[in-house]
Amino acid sequence: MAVTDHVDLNQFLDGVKRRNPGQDEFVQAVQEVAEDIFEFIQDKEEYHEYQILRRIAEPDRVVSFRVCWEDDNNNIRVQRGWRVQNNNAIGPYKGGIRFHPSVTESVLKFLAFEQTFKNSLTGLPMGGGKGGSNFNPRGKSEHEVMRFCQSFMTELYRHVGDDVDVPAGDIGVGGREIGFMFGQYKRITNQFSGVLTGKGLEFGGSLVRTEATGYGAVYFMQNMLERVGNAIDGKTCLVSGSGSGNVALHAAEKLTQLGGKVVTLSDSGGFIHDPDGIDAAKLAWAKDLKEVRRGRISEYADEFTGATYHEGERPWDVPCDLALPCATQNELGGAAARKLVDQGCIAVSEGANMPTNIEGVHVFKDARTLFAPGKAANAGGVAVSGLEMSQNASRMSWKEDELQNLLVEIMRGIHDRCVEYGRTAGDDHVSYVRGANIAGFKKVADAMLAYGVV
Ligand code: NDP
Ligand code: 2IT
Repeated sequence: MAVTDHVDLNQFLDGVKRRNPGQDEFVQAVQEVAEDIFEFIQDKEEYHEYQILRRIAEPDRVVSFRVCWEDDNNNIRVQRGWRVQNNNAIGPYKGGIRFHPSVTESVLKFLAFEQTFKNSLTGLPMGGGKGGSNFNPRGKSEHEVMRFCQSFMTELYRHVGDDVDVPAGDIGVGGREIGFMFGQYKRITNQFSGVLTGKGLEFGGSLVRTEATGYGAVYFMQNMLERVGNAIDGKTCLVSGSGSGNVALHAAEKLTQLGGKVVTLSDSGGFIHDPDGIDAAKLAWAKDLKEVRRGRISEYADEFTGATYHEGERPWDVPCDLALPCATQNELGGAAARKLVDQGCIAVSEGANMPTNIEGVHVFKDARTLFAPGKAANAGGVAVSGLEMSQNASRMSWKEDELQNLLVEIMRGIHDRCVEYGRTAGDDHVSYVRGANIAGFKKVADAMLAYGVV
């Protein structure tokens, strides 16, 4: 094969922008990865010759479909659904489903792209995918959510399968929605297989899956701090998010167990600040609020004296030692990152996917803040999904302590891989962004090289 002329980073990104007009989130995610990969592959001709990054940044396929359902007032409603299958070089497509009005093809393409690197980092055999709909579950009755989920799966079932593509939860999709979708898949196909993860424990779900993303993001934080002789104990922590899914509330739970003082939580309406700390009892109340009563975080300030609610704001102005953005993409911009650094924040672990925008990432990089990008820090969730797939395939259920230990081990492994690829000679500081990008890329890229041009 002829040696190709190398494009430079800017030419590459111009091409990505040209081919994906209006898809800002996708372009952003590709840029963040490409900045590091271009440096890494500079002297590696094969990756250039076989156009590996260009190929990973073009999803294998994007399936888009209509989802019709009937609301409680007998109105016919029409939503759009997608499944983005980004890359299956190292295993079946794997990644969550998001139901939120902000979902677009660009958002799902960025998430599927990120997922490819994240899943590779876990060390488990999973490719990258993501799906979802612009359906807004807020305010919908249980039966409306059920009808929507059934309609969504009535199209999705033909694109997924336990060795093909295995979806799971994400924003707006928790245990309840997975139950409705699994039930519909089983009804249509007459197959009881591990086609979804995050299932209920009665029908093939795994212990520890619900806690895994939040706990994992805290273990990653713990690993970063330990490496520089520090610890979570006694630290003031900001957490954003608080959905009925799982990330923020479980991150807050593990931080508290390890001696941290969590002082914020948020939702899309605003954030609450509790200077006394959100202890285990208050957290149990918040879990009930979000997972059972499906209420708004503002109610926290009515319940607990001393707590305040800040409508329409984000928590990043509150002084802290540690920050864990666990809500959504681009919730932490350049100015917020600057404020965090100026007020003494020493470490950030992203529970959400791409919560820090590129400007914010550059602020943390310049300040040499310990900064764990989502594709490394929040990989605990999909890792335990991978363990759920193994349990389903072998028709076994592993014990809770085995799974807890495996999660700790997997997060330690991801941390160590980031250190291996994120250090530069003569400098002890680790760029976890670079480490995660390169370590995640290398495994996928080498598998693609083995397959030739396909
Ligand atoms: P949830 O639905 O449980 O929680 C999402 C939280 O983020 C809610 O508090 C929600 O507020 C808030 N939020 C959502 N969209 C916006 C927005 N546009 N602006 C401000 N706030 C918003 O989802 P998860 O906890 O599952 O997911 C949170 C993040 O973690 C996402 O980035 C997801 O991709 C990521 N993640 C999830 C994993 C999982 O296993 N579930 C695994 C790895 C990453 P409101 O309720 O008001 O909408
Ligand atoms: O972003 C993510 O990693 C998830 N939403 C979880 C995906 C999964 O397949 O468990």
